[in-house]
Amino acid sequence: MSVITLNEFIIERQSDFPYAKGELTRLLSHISIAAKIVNREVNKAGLVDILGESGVSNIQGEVQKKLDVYANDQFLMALKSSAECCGVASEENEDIVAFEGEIARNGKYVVAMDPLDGSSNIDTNVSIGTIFAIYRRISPVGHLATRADFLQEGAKQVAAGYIIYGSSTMMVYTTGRGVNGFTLDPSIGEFCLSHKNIESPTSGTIYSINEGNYIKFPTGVKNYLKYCQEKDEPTNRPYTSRYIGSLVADFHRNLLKGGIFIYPITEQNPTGKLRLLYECNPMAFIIEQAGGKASDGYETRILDIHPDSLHQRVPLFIGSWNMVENAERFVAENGNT
Ligand code: P6P
Repeated sequence: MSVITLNEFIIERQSDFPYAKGELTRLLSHISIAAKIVNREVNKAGLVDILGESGVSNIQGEVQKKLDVYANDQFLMALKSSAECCGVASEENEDIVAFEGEIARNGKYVVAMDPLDGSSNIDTNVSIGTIFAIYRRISPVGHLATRADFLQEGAKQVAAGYIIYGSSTMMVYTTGRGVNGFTLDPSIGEFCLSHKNIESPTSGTIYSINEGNYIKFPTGVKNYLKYCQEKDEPTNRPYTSRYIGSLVADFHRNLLKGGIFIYPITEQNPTGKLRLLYECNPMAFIIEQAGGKASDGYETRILDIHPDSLHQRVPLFIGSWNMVENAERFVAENGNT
């Protein structure tokens, strides 16, 4: 079987991208280069002094792991050198990073990203990931990127994707024409097409939620969990509970096998934990392109939410269409109580 590399695929599919040819190619190929560099460090993280904490905290007040600072630097450098990106909003940076220099100022795209999501799992060898969302800038070309460039609804994304650093390293992305997955072949250093036109099962039997927060879940979420756990053979219940605690890993499994991931409001996170710009929106774009659904649980489509701030958090119900719709019904029956 002939191997199709990521770059070959992007070039073949350039016509899918409604803007000038080559722009997306350069953006995605620079992202993939940074992903290979980060992958190399993730894979040997236990061997070099890159584990552990950097001693610095990020905007979220979360202690930054050395590897996520390293990953952030790699993706920022790659995006700036792409000459297509004029700025980045990152989980690791409090404000946007507007690239200086004439070439970067002429970039037509901005990228919101979580350079290394799930980084609390780094030291225990659990799969982690990079998540990115690409928008056309709305500020004038030739000037510095502005915050408004990033506070666009998720429906305005022109591309979104993630890299999962797991038993293998994969890059999964969409430009609005379906979802495709590429597995890194270390022997040739290329991402190769391995999951063409991913379609997520409309129903599934896996639910993914941190049940440690159960006591504080809204009643509707508690009732939905009881529904998942009841025995009912015709609907293949009880479902299976799977929770890795790394969004990219939990999402990727559900994308391929079917399932629902829920991070609802909790006492500790009264507006949800996951960030709209660089976690929920890109995953929502991908799941919708694969035939699934993503809402805040209260029937608000994630991609329709207008962001108010860079690190805004929202509740997330995402996965197989029928499962998300069903969970929304349980929540609707009980309002926000
Ligand atoms: P909890 C990782 O820290 C993360 O941002 C996501 O990758 C993951 O889905 C979630 O938080 C896990 O949160 O509260 O269940 O540990």
